[in-house]
Amino acid sequence: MEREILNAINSSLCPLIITHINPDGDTLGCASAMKSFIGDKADILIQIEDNFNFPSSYSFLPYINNAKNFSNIENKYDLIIALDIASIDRMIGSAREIFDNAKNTIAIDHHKTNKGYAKLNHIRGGISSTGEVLYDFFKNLNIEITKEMAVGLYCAILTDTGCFKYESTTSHTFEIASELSKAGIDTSQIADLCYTNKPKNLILFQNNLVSNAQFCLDDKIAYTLISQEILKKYNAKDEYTEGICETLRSIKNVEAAFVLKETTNGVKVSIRTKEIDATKIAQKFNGGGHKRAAGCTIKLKLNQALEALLKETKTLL
Ligand SMILES: [Mn+2]
Repeated sequence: MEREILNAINSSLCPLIITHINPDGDTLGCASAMKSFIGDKADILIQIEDNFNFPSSYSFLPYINNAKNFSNIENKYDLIIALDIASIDRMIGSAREIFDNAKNTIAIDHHKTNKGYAKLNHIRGGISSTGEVLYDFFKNLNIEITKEMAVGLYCAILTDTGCFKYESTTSHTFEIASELSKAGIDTSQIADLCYTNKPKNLILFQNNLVSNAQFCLDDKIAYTLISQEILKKYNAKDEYTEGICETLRSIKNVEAAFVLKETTNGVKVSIRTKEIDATKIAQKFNGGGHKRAAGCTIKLKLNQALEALLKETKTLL
């Protein structure tokens, strides 16, 4: 399949690389590396939803500043390359249309849930990042990984492994990091660019939520509530809540952490756990996810949702 994908890229006149909606470092890093490999004929499309700020910290990635968006994208592409996109639902609006109309389509991804929606699929579920899948793809095809490509690949792997902390990080992931570092990139500078460029309001908002956290059952459960009021106070974008639940879980003795956000469609709950299975809690409310990180939406008022959630969690502790 890797060879077929390379042939499709080589024979395309006008390929379009698509990142997933509300992009992260993995999808953007991969898009940057792929564009760097293909060259002039390729474009990148970045999909941004209304209440989402493009993470400007990633603008250091080669070609990302000149990427297309929904306002200036044309329907002229003969090949679509979807990177890090778990399902077709992660493409919206004109992206979906362009994908459906394209003569040929490719998906390169690492999500276990990816069922292979493209004509040519290269999916390796469970690998740390699409960055790792893409690195191996280039290597297996004897494609030289330039310093420019290495920047995107390193950013992708660094961010999707939580700086090499998550369980999916293997010895092979470290080998790749080592190879990319040998390509001449400044790994320390890339980490700084990814992690020390946050909006002021994001940090103030997160600090507020952490300092208002509540604890119960001898600190086994930690939670914080996000009302519409506080979202407005900090003019908080959707991505501002990322990482708060992990912070609460990182506290000694905490076994389960929750962030409950009031939305117009009910209460959006993030769940992070240490030993207990987070999906067991999420599934009670028709949600899902991974063993230590899951989520669900509860169609109740904020305080009622909290009560229901605590009741379910206490049976597991
Ligand atoms: Mn990813």
